[in-house]
Amino acid sequence: MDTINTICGVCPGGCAVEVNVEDGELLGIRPAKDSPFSALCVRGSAAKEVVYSPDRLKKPLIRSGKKGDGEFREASWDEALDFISDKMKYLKDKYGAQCMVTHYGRGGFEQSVMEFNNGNNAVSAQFLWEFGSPNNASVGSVCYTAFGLFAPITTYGIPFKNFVPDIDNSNLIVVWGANPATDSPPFAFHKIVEAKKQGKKIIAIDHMKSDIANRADEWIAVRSGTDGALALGLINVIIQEELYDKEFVENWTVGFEELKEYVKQFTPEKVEEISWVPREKVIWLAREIASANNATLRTYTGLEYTNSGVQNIRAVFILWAITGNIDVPGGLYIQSSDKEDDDALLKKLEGIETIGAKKYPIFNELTKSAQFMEFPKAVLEADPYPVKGLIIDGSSTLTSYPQPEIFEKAYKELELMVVIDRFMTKDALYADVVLPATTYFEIDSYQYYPGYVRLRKKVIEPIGEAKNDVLIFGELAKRLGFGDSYPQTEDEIIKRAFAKEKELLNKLENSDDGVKLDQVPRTYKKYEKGLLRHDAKPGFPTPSGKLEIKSSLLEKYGYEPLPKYIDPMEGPMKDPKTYGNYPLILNTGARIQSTFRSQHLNIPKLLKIQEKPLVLINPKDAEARNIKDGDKVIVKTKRGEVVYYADVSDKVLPGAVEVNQGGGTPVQAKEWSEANVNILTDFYNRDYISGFPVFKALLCEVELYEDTDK
Ligand SMILES: Nc1nc2c(c(=O)[nH]1)N[C@H]1C(S)=C(S)[C@@H](COP(=O)(O)OP(=O)(O)OC[C@H]3O[C@@H](n4cnc5c(=O)[nH]c(N)nc54)[C@H](O)[C@@H]3O)O[C@H]1N2
Ligand SMILES: Nc1nc2c(c(=O)[nH]1)N[C@H]1C(S)=C(S)[C@@H](COP(=O)(O)OP(=O)(O)OC[C@H]3O[C@@H](n4cnc5c(=O)[nH]c(N)nc54)[C@H](O)[C@@H]3O)O[C@H]1N2
Ligand code: SF4
Ligand SMILES: [Mo]
Repeated sequence: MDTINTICGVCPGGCAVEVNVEDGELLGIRPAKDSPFSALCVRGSAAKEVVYSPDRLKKPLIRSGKKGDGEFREASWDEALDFISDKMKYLKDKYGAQCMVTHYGRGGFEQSVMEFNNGNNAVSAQFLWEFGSPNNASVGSVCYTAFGLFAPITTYGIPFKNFVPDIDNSNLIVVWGANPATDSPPFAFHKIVEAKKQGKKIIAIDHMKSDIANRADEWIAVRSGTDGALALGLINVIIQEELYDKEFVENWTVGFEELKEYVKQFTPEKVEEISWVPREKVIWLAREIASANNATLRTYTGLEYTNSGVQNIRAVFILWAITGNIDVPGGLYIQSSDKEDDDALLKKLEGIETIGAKKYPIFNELTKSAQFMEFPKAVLEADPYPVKGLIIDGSSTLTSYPQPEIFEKAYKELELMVVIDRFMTKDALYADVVLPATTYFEIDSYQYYPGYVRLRKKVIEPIGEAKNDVLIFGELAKRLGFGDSYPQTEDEIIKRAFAKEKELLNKLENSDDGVKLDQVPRTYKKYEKGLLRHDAKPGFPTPSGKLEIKSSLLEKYGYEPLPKYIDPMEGPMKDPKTYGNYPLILNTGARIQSTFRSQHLNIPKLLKIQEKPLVLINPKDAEARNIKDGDKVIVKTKRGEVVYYADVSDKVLPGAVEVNQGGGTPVQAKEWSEANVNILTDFYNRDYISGFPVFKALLCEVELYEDTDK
């Protein structure tokens, strides 16, 4: 029996694992010995079931019935690819190339797919640009870019991926709107657990008692969507008590005086009223962060989904800055500030309006892509022009975007829709062509980690006729006349990825486990030394050269430049009428271990961990509704009703519920396939800067299902 070092890849985490293979069959999987990137979560341990699932798509399919009905016939790769490329040429002639859109999602995060040719562009984006359309979209329309790009770039001039929470050297780790146990990969989680063992303090700010809140020294339970008010309240205490870093504020920021005026209204009493965090906790937390020497921050998606999500995250980032916790040991370390180079392909497309660019100009400027939330309008109203074709690579949009019926309506209008996936998703039911994709165990590729890189060898042959995502785009590019810029074999994918690093590739080819990259020694307070700006002047890489509390980029586009807070529009304070009928705060989508968004809800070993889609409800609220643990219930909002099962739990506060996301696609177990949480959320209620839907601060009611059959 062979043992092969590889990565798991059941999610995009890239954890290092070892697998047993016999006669070309994947037998077992365990954490890799001696690898610093080794981990194995419950999903990883079910890898074999995922790879060999009887539900895997095995051949290309061409639709033979009505859209949405699920009737398809098998086709050869040549027929399917010719079908797509012929239609794309026809659409380009008739409407112009901009009528085509691509969308990649969480299934498109394999590094050779996401960072095609080792650049920064996903393969589906570059493919579309070469075709002549700027309308590449991704799950960045509803995930990551608010805290990863818009908030940090409008404040620091630097994307958040260039910041490292210096957990190892920190005295206080604040986890705010994130749950590191479900990170992909979960490396920060291991560091935080280690820090805790060494007696470091952990504070979790979360609307529910998540895994990290449970482990933390202190759980700050906040009403979801109100973190902006809490952050501004903390800033107010810190300014009143003069706990801020005066030297930093004076020399390196703009807008402090205006902020000082603005935050005066966020008294501890007011913050308690808004956020449900007791006033004495607000004061305590402000003092803890300001005096930690130093405090670091772990945040992720938890703060993104409310009406002033970007501004709320800015408020948190500003709090970290004025307390002297930026680019210092134990704080938020700035690893680098290099900006991505302008893309020549994109330059050629200047002048064609990208979908969503008018409504969300910051989104467009900083992501160089279309805001997919505006896709239905583009299709249904030909705004800004006719939009006729869509290729979805590794995404399940009808379970991830709000009010799927609006997207379904648009999908029915398309002249060409293609889905590339491993399974028959709900999206695929509307496709003209469905193409089967491989798992990571079936392809050769590479994996970068912080300070480390490795090659991966295929462990088994592709299941059925499944193909590598990059090679699928390569085949299409060939048919459309620009195949030269695409690799046509896996060997070529790797050669191109390391084209500028031949020596490194040589080393990698001779190493089973990978190669350590040279570490740049740390330099702190780089803004003092001219190490953050291209012109080598001291300061931050923003238009003013300062850390912008008052953002000139936001101002340029006519937005509010200060991190002003907006209370959730569909919430108890702003919308008392709806609150009267729907008196529970609706949160959706906190991660559970056994699934990855809509994935794995058909994998028996993982389903066993949680068989049914749950709504977490506090015992007080459950009792008032005569609901017992395990009961079948209906979760209702102004927009719709969905059946869930009650998990009566004090993990959530009285007055708030947390509802699982991911259900709603046909291959899933029955109860999950019928529980699409996004029937409950609101397509129109968004963060005005990012365009993200308010997934986590809405209103609902929960009722016992009438013929409860538990
Ligand atoms: N209400 C609510 N909605 C949410 C969220 C929430 O918290 N609440 N979360 C949001 C977030 S953060 C995100 S990222 C989105 C989820 O965004 P999606 O991109 O829709 O994520 P998944 O549901 O994981 O779908 C990934 C798809 O890719 C397929 N896949 C996996 N690996 C591969 C591969 O290698 N190649 C190909 N071609 N396909 C592959 C899987 O089978 C699956 O169908 O949902 C968002 N929607
Ligand atoms: N097992 C598993 N792992 C996953 C995924 C999965 O589906 N399953 N999804 C992947 C994806 S797509 C992403 S983007 C990442 C996201 O990674 P995270 O953002 O860390 O996602 P969560 O684990 O849901 O943690 C978010 C936390 O924010 C809390 N929260 C929600 N609303 C609010 C709020 O208004 N204020 C505050 N303070 N907290 C709030 C939630 O309760 C939750 O504990 O995880 C990835 N990892
Ligand atoms: S986190 Fe993702 S890559 Fe790591 S073991 Fe779990 S499923 Fe596999
Ligand atoms: Mo995400």
